[in-house]
Amino acid sequence: MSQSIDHLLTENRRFAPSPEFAAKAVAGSDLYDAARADRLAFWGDQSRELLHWHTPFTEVLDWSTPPFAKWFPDGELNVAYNCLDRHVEEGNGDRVAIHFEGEPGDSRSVTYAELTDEVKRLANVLTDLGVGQGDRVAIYLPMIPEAIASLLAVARLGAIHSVVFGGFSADSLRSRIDDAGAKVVITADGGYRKGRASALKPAVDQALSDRGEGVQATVESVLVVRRTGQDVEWQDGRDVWYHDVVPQAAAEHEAQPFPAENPLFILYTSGTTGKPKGILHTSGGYLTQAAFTHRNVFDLHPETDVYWCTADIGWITGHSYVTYGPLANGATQVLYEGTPEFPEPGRWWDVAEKYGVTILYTAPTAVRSFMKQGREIVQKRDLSKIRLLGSVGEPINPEAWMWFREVVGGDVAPIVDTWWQTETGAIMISALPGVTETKPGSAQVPLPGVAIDVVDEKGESVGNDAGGLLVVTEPWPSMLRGIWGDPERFVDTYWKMFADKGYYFAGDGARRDEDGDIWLLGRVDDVMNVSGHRLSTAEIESSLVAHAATAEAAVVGASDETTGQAVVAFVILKESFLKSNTADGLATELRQWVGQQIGPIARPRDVYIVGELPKTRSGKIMRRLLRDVAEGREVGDTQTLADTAVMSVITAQVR
Ligand code: 7RM
Repeated sequence: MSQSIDHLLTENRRFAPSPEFAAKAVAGSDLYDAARADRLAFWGDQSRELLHWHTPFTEVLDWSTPPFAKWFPDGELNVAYNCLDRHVEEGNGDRVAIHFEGEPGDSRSVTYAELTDEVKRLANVLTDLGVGQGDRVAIYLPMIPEAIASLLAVARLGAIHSVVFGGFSADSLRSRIDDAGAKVVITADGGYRKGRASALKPAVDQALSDRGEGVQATVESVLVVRRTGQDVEWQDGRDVWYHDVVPQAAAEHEAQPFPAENPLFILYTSGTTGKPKGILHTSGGYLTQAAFTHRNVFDLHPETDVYWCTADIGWITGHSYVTYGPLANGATQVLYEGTPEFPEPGRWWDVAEKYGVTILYTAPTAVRSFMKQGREIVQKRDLSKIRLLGSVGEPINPEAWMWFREVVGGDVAPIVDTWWQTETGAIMISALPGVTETKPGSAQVPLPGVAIDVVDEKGESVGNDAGGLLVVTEPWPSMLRGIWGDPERFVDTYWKMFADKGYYFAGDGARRDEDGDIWLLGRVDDVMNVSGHRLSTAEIESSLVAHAATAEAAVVGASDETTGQAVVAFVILKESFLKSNTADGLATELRQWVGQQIGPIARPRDVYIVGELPKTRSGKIMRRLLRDVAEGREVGDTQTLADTAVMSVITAQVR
């Protein structure tokens, strides 16, 4: 069977960077020239320019045992020193690192000097708790400054952090603690979500109490931040209040250099089998690409910009673009604890206005949920300082892209649609604002120094105007170094498919258009086969969202007697349309709409109007669960859902 994916929609809108933007832009087209001339020398230069190396490297890449890469192998650095001390030493200690906004409305601003001080004390505390180079520390915290301080304090000691989403259950926490063999857990009494104090500490207690047969208990201490003030159970000798030890700890802590390949963190992603995969990242290469992309893709001017990435710290985006990238670059950023719509739907925009946000990086799912509520909510706030917008996590449909640009970006802010993965560590495909003419819906071009191709099942390039599989053809600095404790699974999962070529297979379908720009088409596992045509989820969803009534859509393939598979669509309507139209009429209209826009082959057999879609905590639609509904099966594992109740609601609506 051919792997090529049919192309259905055409997009003709183009937005060139304004001359004013281009004149002041951080990134110029010279970056592409330099990377093309000598890719490894380019990364060496970037790394020296962006980071402080305690011991300079003499070699850029050791690729002698692929796919196990060593970047800057003989260099030494301290990741936390790069994110903190050096900014203070360079005279920028008074610059705000974090404008923190709590969900209940409390706020505080933390300067680089203050954050450095906090991290030094916390590093001393962790040392006292026995944490040293290579030890694992699990972090289970809400979005508060102490979360960022915790990551940095662990990094400062050459230890390894494993952040677990605050919303994950005790079971998920337990399996991650056990897999990594964590020595310390850093948590809080709770955090604020949707107006309520939601507890965290009980999940830690539970995760540490009922251990599986034969699993060795590794956790010696639990450091607890007081956030909500709610009651907690206490285990003397194990539990320590953060506020009892951190302010009292010694203020002096000198950052020691560690090898470039010293592990920095493990971040678990759900694999296809039940066992979570601990994606391993190391120090020098990771920090180089995180800093490079953060500076150039977001056009960061650290003296004047106020940057806001809305991702949670439990997601890779919270590692690379809330913690390491911005802090390595000395950025000022907003950190918001809560949900976008609490206490009312305009909360995010209040926060953006309050701090004068200039760069906003968020996910398509958020954009589409604001589309659903209507543009007035955004337009009531003064967002005139916003000058750049970023999107990540899923393909952003052209209609959502246009809405984002017009309504949030005042019709002028360039949008960078950034493609990357937990595994890639940092952005791989994106426009460079000020250089690239942007196209709604397309992630566009590989970054300078990143080698991407779209290939068929034999690994041959499909060329322009064709669909296939997205691969990375050369090693890159922030690439994953493995799966924690399972090198075989690392090779099998990512490198086996194109072993003879040595390509990394990303699991995504993609297409190059006539100009050579890349369009992401969704996960290859989600591709539908209708009468022998391979259809991507992204294009049909884009077509549905292009209808005036639709806010969000997900499509899946369900088995069908005549066509093999049939397209089944789940659609959320905009609030203004819910009132005026009957769902039945709209379902018929939407089927016809897709048929006209794309062609009869893509016309959904069924359109279900639903109130919610099943999503992960990072906002990705879980199509696997919708497939179960479409095929009338029992719905599978819902553990990673942000809201586990939605599946029963959807199932009921569909029946
Ligand atoms: C950063 C992140 C990775 C998967 C990836 C894609 C999808 C991410 C985009 C995108 C289209 C984008 N890491 N994805 N960004 N698809 N356009 N700009 O999301 O590990 O959680 O997910 O997300 O399928 O493989 S992740």
